[in-house]
Amino acid sequence: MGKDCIFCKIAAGDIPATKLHEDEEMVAFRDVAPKAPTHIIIIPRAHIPTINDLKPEHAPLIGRMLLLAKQLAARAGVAEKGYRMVFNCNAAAGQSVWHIHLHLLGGRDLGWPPG
Ligand code: DGP
Repeated sequence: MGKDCIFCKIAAGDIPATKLHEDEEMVAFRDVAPKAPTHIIIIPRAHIPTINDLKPEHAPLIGRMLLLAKQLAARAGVAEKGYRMVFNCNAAAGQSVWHIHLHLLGGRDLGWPPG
């Protein structure tokens, strides 16, 4: 567990979150400050600070995170209209929690390019 990592604490159940999925490898929960009607965060239980820290052995994990996001998009009812998956990497991209996380956003028209 990352020392003082808020997402490790959510995964462990030490701080509350509205969880939508939990398994031995990943947890999905609602973003506390949603940027769209559907805004779900998917995290691995493993503490990996940024996408820059990914190693080849993480490829199956990242694949399963994307597949979980796809399932959650369908469950949220945004799959047909459209949704976005985002990994922010480091401060210039807007990363503010140093534990990799996949944003799933939908339920409104999303501008492109992002700000
Ligand atoms: P990023 O800016 O890409 O690092 O995204 C971090 C997201 O995590 C941001 O949209 C807000 C969300 N977040 C931060 N702290 C908490 C928390 O304690 N609970 C929940 N549910 N979401 C959080």
